[in-house]
Amino acid sequence: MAYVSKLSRREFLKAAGATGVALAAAEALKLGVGRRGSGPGLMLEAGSGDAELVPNVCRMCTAACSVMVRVRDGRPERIIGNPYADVLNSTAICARGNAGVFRALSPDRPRRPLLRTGGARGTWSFREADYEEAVARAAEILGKLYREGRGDKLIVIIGQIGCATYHPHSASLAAVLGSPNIISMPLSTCIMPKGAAWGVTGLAGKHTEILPDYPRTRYFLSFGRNLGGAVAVSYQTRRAGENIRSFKLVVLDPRLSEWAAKADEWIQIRPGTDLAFLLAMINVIVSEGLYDREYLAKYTNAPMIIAGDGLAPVKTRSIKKNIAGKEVELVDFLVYDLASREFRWASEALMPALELPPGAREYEGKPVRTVFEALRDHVKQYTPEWASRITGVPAETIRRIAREFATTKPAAIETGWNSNKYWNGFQLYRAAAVLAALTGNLLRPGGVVLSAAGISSVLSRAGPPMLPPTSVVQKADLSTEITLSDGTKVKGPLLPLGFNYTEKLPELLSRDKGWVILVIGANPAKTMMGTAFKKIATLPTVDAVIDLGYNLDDTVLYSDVFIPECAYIERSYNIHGAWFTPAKAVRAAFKAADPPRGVQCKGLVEIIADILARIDEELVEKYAEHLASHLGMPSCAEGFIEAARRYLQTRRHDEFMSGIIEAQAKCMGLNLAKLRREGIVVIKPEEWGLEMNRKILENGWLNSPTGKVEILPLKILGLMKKRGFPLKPEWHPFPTWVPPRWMRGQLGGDEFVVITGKVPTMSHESTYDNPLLAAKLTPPEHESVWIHSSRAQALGVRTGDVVEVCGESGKCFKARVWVTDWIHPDAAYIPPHYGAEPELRKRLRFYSAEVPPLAELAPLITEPVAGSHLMSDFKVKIRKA
Ligand SMILES: Nc1nc2c(c(=O)[nH]1)N[C@H]1C(S)=C(S)[C@@H](COP(=O)(O)OP(=O)(O)OC[C@H]3O[C@@H](n4cnc5c(=O)[nH]c(N)nc54)[C@H](O)[C@@H]3O)O[C@H]1N2
Ligand SMILES: Nc1nc2c(c(=O)[nH]1)N[C@H]1C(S)=C(S)[C@@H](COP(=O)(O)OP(=O)(O)OC[C@H]3O[C@@H](n4cnc5c(=O)[nH]c(N)nc54)[C@H](O)[C@@H]3O)O[C@H]1N2
Ligand code: SF4
Ligand SMILES: [Mo]
Repeated sequence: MAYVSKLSRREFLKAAGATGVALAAAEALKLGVGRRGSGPGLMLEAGSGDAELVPNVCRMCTAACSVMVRVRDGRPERIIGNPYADVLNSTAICARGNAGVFRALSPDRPRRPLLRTGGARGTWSFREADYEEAVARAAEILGKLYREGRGDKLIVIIGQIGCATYHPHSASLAAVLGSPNIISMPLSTCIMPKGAAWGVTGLAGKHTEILPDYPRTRYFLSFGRNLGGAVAVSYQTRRAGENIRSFKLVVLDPRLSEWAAKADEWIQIRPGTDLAFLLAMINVIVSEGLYDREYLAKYTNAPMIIAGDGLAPVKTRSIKKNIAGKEVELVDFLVYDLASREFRWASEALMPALELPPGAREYEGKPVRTVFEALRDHVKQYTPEWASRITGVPAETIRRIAREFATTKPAAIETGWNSNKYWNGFQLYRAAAVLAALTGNLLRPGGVVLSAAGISSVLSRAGPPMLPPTSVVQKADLSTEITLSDGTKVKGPLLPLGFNYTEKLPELLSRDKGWVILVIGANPAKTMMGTAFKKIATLPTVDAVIDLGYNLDDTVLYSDVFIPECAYIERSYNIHGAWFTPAKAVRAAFKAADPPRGVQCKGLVEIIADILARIDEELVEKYAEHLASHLGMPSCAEGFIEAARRYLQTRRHDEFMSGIIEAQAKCMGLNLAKLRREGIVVIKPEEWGLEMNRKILENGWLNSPTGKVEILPLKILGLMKKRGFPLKPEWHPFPTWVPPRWMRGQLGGDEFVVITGKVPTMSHESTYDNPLLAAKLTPPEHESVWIHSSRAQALGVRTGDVVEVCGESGKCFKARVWVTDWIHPDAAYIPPHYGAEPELRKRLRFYSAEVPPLAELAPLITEPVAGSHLMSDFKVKIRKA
């Protein structure tokens, strides 16, 4: 039994029952809550008596679903989906969202800040401290840096809470203290190759910005995504689930995931080889003429004339275009116009040719071709037979899926999540983008569309971020030696994107003294690969580690000062856009309950204000001003400053954030009473988003140099030049085969490729202490290493046996195996690690299973294009223990 409780059954039921969560399932059935169609009226009745529903935003994972907290007599009873948020999750929430009340009422919740009393970081030598004392200690450390003008010695690490929720708030703090060094865990491990690939194609590429249009698609090719396990109810899982019978679902996954189990067709692909599958699809679609000729000619740079022997455009000029009220300079390029039968500027041609007629294959005496012709030649090598040898999928299956994908309209392709964890992630997502464009499914209903967040990102021509290397971390990243698949070496990744941690971090921080690490809503001790965090946190050159977190995670163990935030249902959150939807909406969260008696905490902005006020009260006003800018309303900074001043007078928890919400509502002319009641205000419906997608496509407003979908991204050509990088498969402007890193050597008889993937009831490392999630909902396969029966036989192990799993570093961990045919024989699936170190376990009453920690098994490997870190794509040895 992997779940551990140190409470008796009676104590457990008392603790669980106190939250009302234990009754939640029965209650939900009785009331129809959580089912589609249960309207607000029903839910308001359901509470009966004097229950109140307070709108909030779920912070159990990054999906940030809209919720209502049901409060009776000041006590949070349960959490339900927000029926007003029909553009997002509506009344649906997942198991973790349901168990959110227990986050606040867990008996294992740290009740007060912790201060180190001596003993090295990594050991438990803490005492509980009063909130004010801990704030004073943090202010002393940060104030010293600030006064000495050494802000560049501060490394701010933000996690999925720190980034998805608190990026503006954390970035404003870093700015006030003069630190350019922000490391984002989600950007380092979860988003970057995707952002780079879709970004250079002309779109936006964060998970929140680009969506398969589930409600309207008829065919969905999903790879490296598990909507049933890596749940994001908000739009994604809900919309895909509701419509699952209206599209054919094909899932590529080495493992039978919850999503693959729901598919019409599950294709058990060899890990890290999806790129070969997609390249062969492009080959079939191009060679069989199944592409959308008109789409390519009108909306992409496929007709662009380039040199006959290279990729450089033959002739370009600069033109001006009005995009979203701003004059923007775009690149106009040469095409062959079939209407006038001459070479003309793309902006003037009526019928740009994809293929040049025999008489037009020279320009000014030199051989030329179109981008489309170059792509056609480039993908000739990628036949289904070739891909079959790499992927293990029969050539006929690949050919059939390619034909189905191209001829079923509309069809959507996965925009990409898990493959960010592989060496070839960038090329894979580029191949997906090119497939969507080739078949005319990009920015069209039922295909791949921009969300409202993506629309605004594209129209403001933001990203993919190419920051000047101002941060010491980023400069170090650019000096990392990267060995490419052909054996050559380059310095740093192609795109200097920033916000990544780097292989050089331990070296950088050990070079000189006086570093301070500030962690906000992250657990880098468990999520930074290659144990990079443990290495830096234990350096003698690091003066202090401050953790503004929530629960007792491993990072706390490596800190000197730990200040817990209040739980999300105990705090408000400023007005912000709704992310994962084509509809335009704004939301806010409101404090629903006070923290339980004896718990000392505040919300992050109040903790920050209290720390800054002890350094210099003026810094709090500066902070408010920065925050107004980061939240996109610099002209309303005065309201933010006023909120800061009011807070400094009362110092009451939630006062600063409440003041910010008031200032925002005033600035935006929003009805605050309605927002307080309903939690969301829909400004434009989903149809608006789809119409904007059409306009962006048809008017050439994409965020690319040409304003079009770029089959040949000019940004890559520019970057190669700027960085002095030669043409390499890793960043070839056309989708190009790059083997996953694990394929560089043979797979030994005891070797497996690590794949990972979320389990439905756990969020990374931050839910392991939730007894309801851990005990009631976790079946053994969620806490065991999966291996194929043929491999298990060779190793002489059966389900439930203990094995030793050893990483490339030679470090070994014990684990139970789950023997199954639902996993590719080359792969070992390791669920995300959600246990805690022994030191912490002693202090927890609940915790869930131990599985081998990825951070300790995985080497710290920098991916070559965007500089993120590989959480898969490395090998382990497994043997019977
Ligand atoms: N081993 C392993 N590593 C991974 C992953 C994995 O699945 N397994 N996933 C990868 C991915 S996709 C991502 S996005 C990153 C995420 O990387 P992280 O963000 O570092 O991971 P989390 O485990 O979500 O850590 C969040 C921490 O925030 C704290 N927290 C929770 N709620 C609050 C709150 O309300 N306020 C504050 N201030 N803090 C809070 C908790 O203490 C928790 O430990 O990890 C990556 N690394
Ligand atoms: N329950 C739960 N839900 C979550 C989270 C959580 O922690 N827990 N975290 C949220 C966050 S931050 C993120 S980033 C998303 C992640 O969302 P996803 O990326 O969808 O989640 P994963 O489970 O990491 O991976 C999806 C699937 O990819 C498969 N896979 C692994 N290797 C390969 C491969 O080489 N090829 C193919 N085709 N498939 C492969 C895995 O087996 C898995 O089933 O989930 C979000 N939702
Ligand atoms: S998917 Fe679940 S845990 Fe994540 S925000 Fe939504 S309800 Fe919360
Ligand atoms: Mo993530």
